[in-house]
Amino acid sequence: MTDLVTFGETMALFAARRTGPLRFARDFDLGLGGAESNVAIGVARLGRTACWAGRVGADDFGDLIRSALAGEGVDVRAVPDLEAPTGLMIKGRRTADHIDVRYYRAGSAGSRIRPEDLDPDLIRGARVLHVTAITPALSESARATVRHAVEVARSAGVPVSLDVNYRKALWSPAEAGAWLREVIGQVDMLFATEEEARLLLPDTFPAPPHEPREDAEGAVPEGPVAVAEALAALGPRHVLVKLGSRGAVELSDGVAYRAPAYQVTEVDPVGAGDAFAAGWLADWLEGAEPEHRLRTACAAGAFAVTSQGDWESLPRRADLALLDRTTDGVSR
Ligand code: KDG
Repeated sequence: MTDLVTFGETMALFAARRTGPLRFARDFDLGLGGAESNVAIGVARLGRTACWAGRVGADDFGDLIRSALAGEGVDVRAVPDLEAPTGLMIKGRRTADHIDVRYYRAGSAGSRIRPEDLDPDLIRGARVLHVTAITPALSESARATVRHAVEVARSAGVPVSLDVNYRKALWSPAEAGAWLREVIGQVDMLFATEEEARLLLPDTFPAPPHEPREDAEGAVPEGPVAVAEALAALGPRHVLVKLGSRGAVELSDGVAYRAPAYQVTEVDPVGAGDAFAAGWLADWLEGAEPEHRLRTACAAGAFAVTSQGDWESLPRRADLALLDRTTDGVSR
């Protein structure tokens, strides 16, 4: 039995080493990235078992994805696609503070995932199925795969976790909102930013963003809790609203919890949301109390931004305490 089963597209990732227009980048670090595999790695690093399924090209990048995930202790179920290459993701650093992500994934192996690629017994035997709203935006067969996996999980009583992960390069807010509203009634855990919540609740919380109220120390701000309540009313038992540098709010069984963000030096914010989901899910799998799992989620998110790469700096359990230390920043 695997604690967490997830699937989706993982791509080869070329990250420019120098700041400036991409055409002058000259050299790149080669790695990999994928929202779902990032979560699988995060959960495995925090001591739970995780399985990632997907399609990869019969190419070097597919081999890289397999070996890197396996090296992180993830159970890899990668179907080789002989007719399509592994998708690519290019990360440029236009300025020191602005990362520019481009995708070369249309028609990629990962986007061709189909229901038969997933072993239903794997899902039935899991303690949680984790999906993102990236996958249904990739292709019709990928969308059918999510539908199928969610149905298998629901009929086996396996909770379904969904991270909205809105990608505007893949679909419009209206298309994403329609899909999310279709699936939300089958979701047990929902991860979203306030911005993403509006995809599901365009009438309740139309743009501009729902501003948080100045709150007394420790008090839960009205804005994000109201957003979480509106999302919970659509079905999920656990709603996690990510607030970036303002921390996060959890609404579970009608009770709201809040955790502040950890103060760290941000190097690369990509992957923070996946780290947050991994931290929360790993602690939920451990049976941790809500306050604890929300802190772990924020800590994992903080670790993710401290270095280049979408998942490389995800924490192990022993790392988590580093954020609470008030020393000179040196461990000996
Ligand atoms: O959240 C990080 C992901 O965005 C990244 O690793 C790649 O899955 C990815 C995507 O579609 O952006």
